[in-house]
Amino acid sequence: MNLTERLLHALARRGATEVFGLPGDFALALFREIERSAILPLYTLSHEPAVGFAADAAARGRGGLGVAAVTYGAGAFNLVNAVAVSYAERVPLVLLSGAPAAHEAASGYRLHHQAKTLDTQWRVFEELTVDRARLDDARTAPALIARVLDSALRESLPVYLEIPRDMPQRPCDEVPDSAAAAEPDAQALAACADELLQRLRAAQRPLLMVGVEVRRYALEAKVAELARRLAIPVVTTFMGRGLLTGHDIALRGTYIGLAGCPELADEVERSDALLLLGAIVSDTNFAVSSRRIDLRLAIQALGGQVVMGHHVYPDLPLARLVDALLERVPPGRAPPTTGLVPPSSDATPAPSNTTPQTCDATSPTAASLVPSADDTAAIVPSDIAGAVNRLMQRHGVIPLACDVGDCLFTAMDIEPTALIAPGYYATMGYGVPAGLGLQAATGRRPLVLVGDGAFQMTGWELGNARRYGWDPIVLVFNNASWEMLRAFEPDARFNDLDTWDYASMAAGMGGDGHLVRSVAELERTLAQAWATRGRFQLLDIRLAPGARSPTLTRFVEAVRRLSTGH
Ligand code: TPW
Ligand code: MG
Repeated sequence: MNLTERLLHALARRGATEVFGLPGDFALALFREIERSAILPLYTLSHEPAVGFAADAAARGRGGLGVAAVTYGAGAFNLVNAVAVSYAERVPLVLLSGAPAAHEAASGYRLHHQAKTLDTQWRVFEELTVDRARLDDARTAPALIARVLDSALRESLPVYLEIPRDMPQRPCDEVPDSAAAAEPDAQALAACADELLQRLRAAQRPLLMVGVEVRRYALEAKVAELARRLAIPVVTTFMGRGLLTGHDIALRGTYIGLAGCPELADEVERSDALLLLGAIVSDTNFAVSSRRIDLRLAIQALGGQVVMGHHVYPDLPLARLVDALLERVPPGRAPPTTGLVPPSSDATPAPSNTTPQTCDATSPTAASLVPSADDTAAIVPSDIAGAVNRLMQRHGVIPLACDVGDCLFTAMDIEPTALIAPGYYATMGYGVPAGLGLQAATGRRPLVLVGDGAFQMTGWELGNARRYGWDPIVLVFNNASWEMLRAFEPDARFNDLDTWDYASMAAGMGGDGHLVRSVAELERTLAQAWATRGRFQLLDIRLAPGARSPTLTRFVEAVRRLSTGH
């Protein structure tokens, strides 16, 4: 077998199920071998950012590695932002880039696609990946491939493989299987788990907040079990929305500080033992709060380390921590009525409110399960949430791919379901390619939520859906505006967009477009889109001018209040 075949088998054994790509001359041999060997299907898209977003979403949606293959320079530099979102949000994305062969590099000419030096690309991605290798020697390639791919999975971060264009067909030995992960120090693990439980027991208001690493490391079932045994309230981060759904656990909701439900925010911010499992502590997740969370009282497990108070336990993978906690809290030892406090304990009484009750961002009308009485009314974002909720009530949960803008805040009013979105790094243009990546990797038909501004960036990628048999349902929040920015800059004209006729563009890209102007049309068209399989369905939803979701409204008010100090 050759180097490409060995590489593809190694990727497949680590959970990759497809390659997304866009070729160029430095990557032609690589693409030729990917196609010829047919070890993994190859899906080409129209622009590299979408290649990266699709691969990122594929990894998020199914677990395991996501794979993006591009050419040197012009191709790879176009992926910088996509690799950045993977890094920021801890996604194991593998970037395969073609490159000049050694003899070309030695020719003395400047090579096309060369920006500064031939190593500039490597150095750019050094900043955005956790491990890298240049596969310029077939003898060393197997060990390098194994090391780099295993780094991606272990750290749940992107990696970079550079493949000179004379290498893809070179005969190559098999790539070794993943080495068993180094065992963490057993004493450190035990000390950490004991201290952690001790802190929860001593607390009056312990609370568990779950974040994206729980999904990245496939720990949802175990964390759900841990939550049941600990019998403490559970919330998700903004980014972790959708976690633990389908695991028979009563979630209190999603913490978004002042932008969300006030009671829930209060509970999180007053917790005297906030256990953050795999939660990225970012400004979007945490800073918009009236009373900043006191991280000194929190227990943070992220990125392979656990921090509580002044104690730092390095090199403790989340999976091992969860196992150690489960070993120490057997089922039935912590009944919900007494919390964590054993009957004989003289510790402070357990929190009384351990019977979880959902407290979400949802305003009373927002996610309504009955359609609005006024059918002809102009559409506001919460009508979209309501319509999606009713669709899911009829047909079961549907995975969501979501862009940045008010569509993401509106998603907080949609019943929790698998949600893929760049909730922290917040890059626009993610939603449509992510929907394609999600359907490619999981076979499930997604709903894509996207603003008109974001659609203008990557909406064209829908033109690739027909040939691969993907049929996402795309809800374009068409407000002729960069509305989220307008919320902060109300008087500027630069946030105006023209009203594009997205509905009529769909046919040219191989899908069905629907113009949606009233609540009644929304209800009817969504049902019709759901019933039509085999072609993507685009709903061009004309929003009432200036309409915003309740969460965005609260978010903007909160930011304004915090920045002006009252
Ligand atoms: C790649 C900055 C954040 S939100 C926003 C911009 C320009 C407006 C989004 O408009 P859209 O949605 O999609 O119509 P809505 O609901 O606000 O009307 N460039 C990139 N990413 C980001 N986040 C920005 C700019 C931004
Ligand atoms: Mg808009």
